[in-house]
Amino acid sequence: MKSLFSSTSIGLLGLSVLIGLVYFSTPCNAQTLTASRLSMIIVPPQGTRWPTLFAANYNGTEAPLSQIIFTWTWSDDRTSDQSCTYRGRTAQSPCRGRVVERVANTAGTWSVTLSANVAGFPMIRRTQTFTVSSSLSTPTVTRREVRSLSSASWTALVQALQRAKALGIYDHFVYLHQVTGVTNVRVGSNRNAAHRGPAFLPWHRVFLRHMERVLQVISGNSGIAIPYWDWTIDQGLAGGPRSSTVWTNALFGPGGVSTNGYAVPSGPFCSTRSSTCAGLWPVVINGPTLDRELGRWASTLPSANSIRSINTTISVYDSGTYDDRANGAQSFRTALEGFSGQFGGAHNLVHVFVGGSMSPLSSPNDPVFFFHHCNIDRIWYLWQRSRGCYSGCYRPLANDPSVTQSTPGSQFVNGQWRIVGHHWNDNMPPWGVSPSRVADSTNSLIGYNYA
Ligand SMILES: [Cu+2]
Repeated sequence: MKSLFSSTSIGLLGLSVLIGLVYFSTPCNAQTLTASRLSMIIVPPQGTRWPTLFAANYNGTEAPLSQIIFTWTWSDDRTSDQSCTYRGRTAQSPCRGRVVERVANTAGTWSVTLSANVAGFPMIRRTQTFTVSSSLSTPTVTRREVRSLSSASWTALVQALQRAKALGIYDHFVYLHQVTGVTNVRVGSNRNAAHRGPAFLPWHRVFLRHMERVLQVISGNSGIAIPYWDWTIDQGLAGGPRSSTVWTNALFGPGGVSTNGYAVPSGPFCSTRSSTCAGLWPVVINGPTLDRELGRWASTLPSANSIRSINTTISVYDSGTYDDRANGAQSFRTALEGFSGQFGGAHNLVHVFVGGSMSPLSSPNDPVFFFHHCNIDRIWYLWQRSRGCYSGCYRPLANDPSVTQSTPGSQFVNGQWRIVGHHWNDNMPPWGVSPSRVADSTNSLIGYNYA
């Protein structure tokens, strides 16, 4: 398999990291950019075939920032025209390049050069190396229930999320989720590359871990872990789930009210601009505000009993139609995703309870998405662990006879019927990661566990 990166030039380019900043002579009519205001963010992958994330920002206020072109040049390849998408009018609106991702199929040390040009003149150029490893190079972190975090840990997490938002990286994740939600949808089935099908659980496992790595890298704190929100606790509260402490400014912040379009009025993810809100959380896709309609469309959350019964009564990972019509008694995946109607709605019910920005495919707009999906991932993790159900339990396997011509949305590929993107060894778009790489939570490449 051909790597995206050539290995021939590594030695030479590896030296260039020592050179650091390179300035070019600038024509007298061009604006000089300030090197210290250019940020170059590289989030190395979890392992081979995991994406490496690249982002560039310019935080200056000089004109004409609208003309900045960011160009990434990899060891063997040139990707250009990562234009400035925000005019740098204020320090709060940096000039951002598009976030780009690359997949390296083999382990090695790679280098990349970022150029920031104004009106065609090279202004700043910076080269950096990064390593693609075949084994996990970061410490394994422990994910905890959000209410058990120390205030210092919660604050560090919020600051990392706000930084990811300011750098444009957070919104890249919203975009990834939205795009994947309309990928591989075929006649006869509502299944897409990330939902209503077997890959629902491994896809979101990769999505969360990818974000967790981003938060670790941009904060310089490899101990940051995404906390989980165990909503069964809230369902058991005497005052009902809306009375939970998660909906206070100390944690997620409150829901909105109808007179303000349900915009979140305060807290760390407040996006309105009012006397009570810093406007830290602008929403780009389906914005402009972060909205929550707590309890409006569903007044309950999944109960501890319903989740216990999913965990104890279902022994099959997935089967049947392998989509949103699969029988929940024969599909742990669809029971947990919440389409079977047999177990109280599970994952879906939580999205409906929160409402607002958590409803459409752009639902990662609300950081609550990550805390919610962390709990979904934990339930899968516990199910796997209690049954010893790692590599052997996933369905469909690579050549699974249960996928046939009559399986909704199946395709005949290389001599067999397949639901593309959902088999054990399939790459899950938009990455090169397969369920087999993450369904085994005993695998050291996972990088986290649960307390
Ligand atoms: Cu999703």
